[in-house]
Amino acid sequence: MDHNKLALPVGTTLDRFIMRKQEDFPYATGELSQLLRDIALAAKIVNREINRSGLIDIAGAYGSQNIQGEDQQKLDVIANIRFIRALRNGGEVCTIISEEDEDMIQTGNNQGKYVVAIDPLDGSSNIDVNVSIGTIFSIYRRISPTGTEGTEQDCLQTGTHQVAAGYVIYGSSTMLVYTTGNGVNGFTYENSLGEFFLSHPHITTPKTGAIYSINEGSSEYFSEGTAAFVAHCKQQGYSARYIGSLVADFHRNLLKGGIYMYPATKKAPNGKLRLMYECNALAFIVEQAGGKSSNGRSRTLEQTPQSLHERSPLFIGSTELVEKAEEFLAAEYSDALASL
Ligand code: AHM
Ligand code: MG
Repeated sequence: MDHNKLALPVGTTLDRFIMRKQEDFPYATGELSQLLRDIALAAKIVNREINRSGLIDIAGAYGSQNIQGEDQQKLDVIANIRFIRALRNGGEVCTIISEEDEDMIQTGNNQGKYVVAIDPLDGSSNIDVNVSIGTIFSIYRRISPTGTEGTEQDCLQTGTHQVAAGYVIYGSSTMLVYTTGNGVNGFTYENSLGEFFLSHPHITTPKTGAIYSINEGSSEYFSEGTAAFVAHCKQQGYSARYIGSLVADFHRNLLKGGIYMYPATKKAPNGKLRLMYECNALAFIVEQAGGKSSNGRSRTLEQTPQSLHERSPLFIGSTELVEKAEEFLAAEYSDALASL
């Protein structure tokens, strides 16, 4: 009897996958692997909190905070606490920047070799209404010597210096997708086993696609180039898909082909999204999957960051679509130059 038919193998867990990848690097010390596992652990906990979030208003039904008499916290605050705690306890990270905290967070692990930039729970407008949300993270090797606190210089490295980046999508299923610069792999969470399993090996994104994702409610404030590109998408008969959760919009387009845009507008001259913990991580992933990311003019990953929470316009997805968007925007940049 074929035992495999009786009980199919459950597949490769994230932990085992990370371990195997580490073996590909002869001098790897395992610290980055441990760090990725810490993030995955926090993601599991956050996933649990999100799944129970509907119970938050039912007196006494949700968690220990009520018992301790503390106020219920919003999920993005809870996620921030969970990820910071996991990174602090893990010991590999000296400094964190988080969307939820104005200043750099020193973990106290001065021997830690890594710096993490994180948006613990992105998609604020969707958090309380059962729509997909996500976590986004970037990992850098510190520049300053170990044994001291991490510095702003450690945190403000260009995106090309990322050693790993990833996201977690809490959606119809929960997935963790990450890259260490050698392709992109996706893992789906199996609730009953409490493990992420490799479900999407070697993700590649289609060269082109027929989905465009932008908040057209802001079209009043679009530049001419952005408006013309959106009109072009319509002329081509593309479908508009916009969830309003960056991770979810990005993930769909990554798998199906398409372009996500958060442009500079007359109201928000640098767009809305944050370079250090939203744009760069997804730019690294999309490039590793064969796609492209731009601020409309140049490569996202080559932007020199000036401050921890700075914003950047974002055009990300299938290479042909991002290049087309850049073509439409090029005209307005040369007009702007000519008028100087
Ligand atoms: P947040 O970090 O406050 O959640 O904002 C980021 C989110 C993205 O997930 C999403 O793509 C975008 O904001 C939506 O913004 P808008 O409502 O302006 O379209
Ligand atoms: Mg965010």
